[in-house]
Amino acid sequence: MAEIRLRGLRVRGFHGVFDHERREGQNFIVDATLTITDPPRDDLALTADYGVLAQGLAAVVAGEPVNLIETLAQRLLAVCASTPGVHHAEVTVHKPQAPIPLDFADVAVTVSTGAIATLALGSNLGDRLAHLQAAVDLLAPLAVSRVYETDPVGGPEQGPYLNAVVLVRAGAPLRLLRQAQAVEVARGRVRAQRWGARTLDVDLLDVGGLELATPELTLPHPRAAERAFVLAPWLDVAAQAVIPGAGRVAELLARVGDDGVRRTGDVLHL
Ligand code: A4P
Ligand code: MG
Repeated sequence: MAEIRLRGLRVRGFHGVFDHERREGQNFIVDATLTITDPPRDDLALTADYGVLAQGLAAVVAGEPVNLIETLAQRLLAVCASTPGVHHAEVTVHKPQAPIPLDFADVAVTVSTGAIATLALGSNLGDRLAHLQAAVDLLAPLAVSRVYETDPVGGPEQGPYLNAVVLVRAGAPLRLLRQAQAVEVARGRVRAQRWGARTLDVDLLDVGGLELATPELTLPHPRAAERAFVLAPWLDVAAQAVIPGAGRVAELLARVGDDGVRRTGDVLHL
């Protein structure tokens, strides 16, 4: 494990509940701490790039105004969570010019994730979009991809899928697997045939960069690197994501191609 700390990133933003805050803006100061799992391989492409991270955080602070620094902190946390190799992240937002009519040094909010996991959602039976939305409601993810309609891969003759990818705070991997399976059961999943049609499939793609093979759980997901229906939505939530042992998601997708994978206009609501 290693920690990357970015301290005192100062950016002008227009967050707050008062008109003058929305009009004139003020400085917000961001501290971020990322715990990365990968032992450094001296390869910038495979680790958290703090330059890219800082730009991503600054764009959120300078972007769409929100009322509360708690909300801003959550949005910044999602940027940290989608940085490659990140196992755990913590963000503090300082608002030293907050509208408090007293002499004070600082007001700040800190939010943090557990370990970060990437999950794949798939559905090709019943109201597919409703199944995916229910998974999002139950899993309360940090970030969610767009929805893709995809031709079925493998298995018997079956209808097209809707697929999406989400980032969640992970506990222990096996606990997360149980949680994923409970969400499938909640949407009436019946296991009749391997790779057969299903109301909802929730697979663990990556849990904090762990590599693990047990009879119940293999990480990263052994077929993720070959499947465009996983790789395309994965890129939405983590543009620089890396599959441990397989490489960058963007490069893997370029290799397998995106035939049979179409981005829809549907969105899942956090
Ligand atoms: N398991 C091991 N590792 C994992 C992991 N990382 N995540 C075990 C989730 N489960 C994992 O899964 C079978 C067993 O895998 C579980 O008991 C678990 O302990 P399952 O969900 O019961 O059965 P399944 O989904 O039919 O099998 P599998 O192997 O997960 O299928 P895939 O690989 O997920 O394929 N085409 C399109 N276009 N879109 C799809 O979403 N999905 C599949 C299913 C096939 N074709 C598809 C899609
Ligand atoms: Mg599955």
